[in-house]
Amino acid sequence: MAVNYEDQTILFDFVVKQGNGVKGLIDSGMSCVPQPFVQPPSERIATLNGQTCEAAQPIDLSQLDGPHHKEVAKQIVEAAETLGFFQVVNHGVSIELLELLKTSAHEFFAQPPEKKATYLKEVSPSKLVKYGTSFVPEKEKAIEWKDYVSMLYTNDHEALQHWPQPCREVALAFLKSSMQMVKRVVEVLMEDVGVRLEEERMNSLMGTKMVNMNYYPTCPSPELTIGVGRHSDMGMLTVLLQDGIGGLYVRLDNGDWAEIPPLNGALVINVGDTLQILSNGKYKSAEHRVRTTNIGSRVSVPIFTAPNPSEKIGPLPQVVKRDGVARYKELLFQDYMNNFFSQPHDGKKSLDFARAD
Ligand SMILES: O=C(O)CCC(=O)C(=O)O
Repeated sequence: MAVNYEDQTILFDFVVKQGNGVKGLIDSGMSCVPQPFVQPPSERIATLNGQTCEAAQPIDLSQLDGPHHKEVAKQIVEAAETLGFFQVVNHGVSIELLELLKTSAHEFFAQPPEKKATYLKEVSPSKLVKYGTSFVPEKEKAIEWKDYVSMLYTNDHEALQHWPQPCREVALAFLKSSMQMVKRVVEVLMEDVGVRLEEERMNSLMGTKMVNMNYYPTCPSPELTIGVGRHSDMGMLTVLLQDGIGGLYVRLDNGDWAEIPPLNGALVINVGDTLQILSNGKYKSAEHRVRTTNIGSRVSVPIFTAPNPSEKIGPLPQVVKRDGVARYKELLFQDYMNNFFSQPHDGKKSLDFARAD
């Protein structure tokens, strides 16, 4: 199908509203980046930054429950306090499953556009599944170079019934085999602030679980576009599988960006805003972004964990007592989430909504 790249309304409808995605543009033969995808200079990732960071050294989670517990717990705590990002190996998710996830992400996006478009928000047969392009394309200065499918978890039965083929089984297996590890990491982080969460509270704080599959098509001019703009995640912890292409960057304290290098068999973990709020700022939600590339299409598979919408979040009393001040106010997670999804990505601005006056 011939797409009129000059007419921005036609282009937006083709990519976003009709669900052809950025992949549909590339498949239609587009060879230069159309204007709606051109980022303002301040957001572009002009040169490939060779800087890597501490997250290049993965943490061995199998050592957490042995004689090296203290050492490993310290590594996790230090990473969460500084970068907000770390990588883990021996995490309990099989390498075979990680490979299957990447394959099935490619399979999902390789389907004809009309098949994927059945999951567009406005028409999706299930409220659990949403397919689309970019974060809030209607409000963004420039559209992100990314197609995605989101799968919200309620229970196994509904996941297997409603999540799309060809990824439902593997996505569910990924979620189930990761959750124990995620809870263990949260426990370690809580231990360090002197908090032992009751099982019920832990389950409420991790009650929203969503698996996404992201697809970043190969881009003819990566220096003009971004895959995902600067943002932090809203929840507790995010677990991310990335393929070998690379392009995930985290912001350092001095404002520079460093790449989280792809490591075969490793999973990336990052701190979300909720954990920053609960810990009164001790743990840092990580500002991150994704660059595009012309060497191939990249896939990533994040699992987002967040509180139940009805959960109240705020700095934990034990931490406030220690710090002598509450840096965030108490609020309903539903309100935090509504605000988060109503704005385009803008670094860590999402946290302003929770800041104490
Ligand atoms: O693809 C990645 O590496 C990161 C994805 C991400 O930040 C997101 O989906 O929010």
